[in-house]
Amino acid sequence: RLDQSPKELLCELKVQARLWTLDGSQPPFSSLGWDQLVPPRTLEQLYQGQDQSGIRTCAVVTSAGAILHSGLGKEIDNHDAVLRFNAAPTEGFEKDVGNKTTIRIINSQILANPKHQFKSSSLYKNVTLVAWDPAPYIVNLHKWYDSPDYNLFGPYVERRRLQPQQPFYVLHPSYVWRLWDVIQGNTQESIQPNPPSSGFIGILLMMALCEQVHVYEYIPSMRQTDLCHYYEHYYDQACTLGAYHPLLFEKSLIQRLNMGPKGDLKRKGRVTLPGLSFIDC
Ligand code: NCC
Repeated sequence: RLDQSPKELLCELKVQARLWTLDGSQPPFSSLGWDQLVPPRTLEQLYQGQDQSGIRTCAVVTSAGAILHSGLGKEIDNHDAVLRFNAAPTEGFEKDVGNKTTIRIINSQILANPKHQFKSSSLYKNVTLVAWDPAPYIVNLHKWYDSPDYNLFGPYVERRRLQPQQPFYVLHPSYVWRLWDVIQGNTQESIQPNPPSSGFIGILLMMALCEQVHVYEYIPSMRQTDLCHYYEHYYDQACTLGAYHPLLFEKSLIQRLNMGPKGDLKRKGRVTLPGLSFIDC
């Protein structure tokens, strides 16, 4: 699979990256009443629309420091839907990152670590939330429920009870590992079995929901910097190149799929990807 064409890779993703969120059908969640707890409509159903066509244009905005001084805010907000990550703010950074947020992907630290003030922060209100937590590669839902990496289950249940109208999903841990399998299957080296970054997960999630996806500053532009996030003064090149997550490998996979011009990458850090429902395999 190492020499797959972009088309073949997209067809592999179409199968492997089918959206999968907890739906309460499997134990232990089935006996905990999660079928009644999760939103009544799946994530796809939420965004499919009447004609089943999904969202037309989507932007994925990574949190990289390189997006500072990009002036991309207006362009980003022009998309029909915008995905952001974890605690990445828009306030004060509108010029560079825009201010529209449709979906926010949050790792389990956001739910579990009090410093993020998940319950009260406006970052997590009036948006669709998608949470995930890294289970071990051999997924055992009972073990995962008993000892997640960070405890997201309590805060999830509480939020669903208090804000039943807010679409809020938890990714199935097997979905995350299926994405990892695609990365490993298309990479020469053996990758450590750590899950892909929220960035990679978010890109694939949007490719499942949208007709076209623009990703910003995942593959660094000419503004590449060691500044980890655009919203805090912390410098570490591992944020861009990876330490725990197989970032370098994820990024080269996404770069292989880029359909946009080279100049977009350089000036905007922008990659253009097709929606997976529009790929004929
Ligand atoms: O930093 P983080 O990621 O929230 O960034 C979101 C996604 O943007 C892409 N990124 C970020 C910075 C950068 N310089 N280049 C990039 O390409 C990555 O794709 C990244 O996934 C995560 O993936 O969930 C992560 O979360 C943070 C942290 O938990 C949250 O920000 C909450 O505070 C992790 N950092 C730590 O645990 C210290 C990070 O490793 C991964």
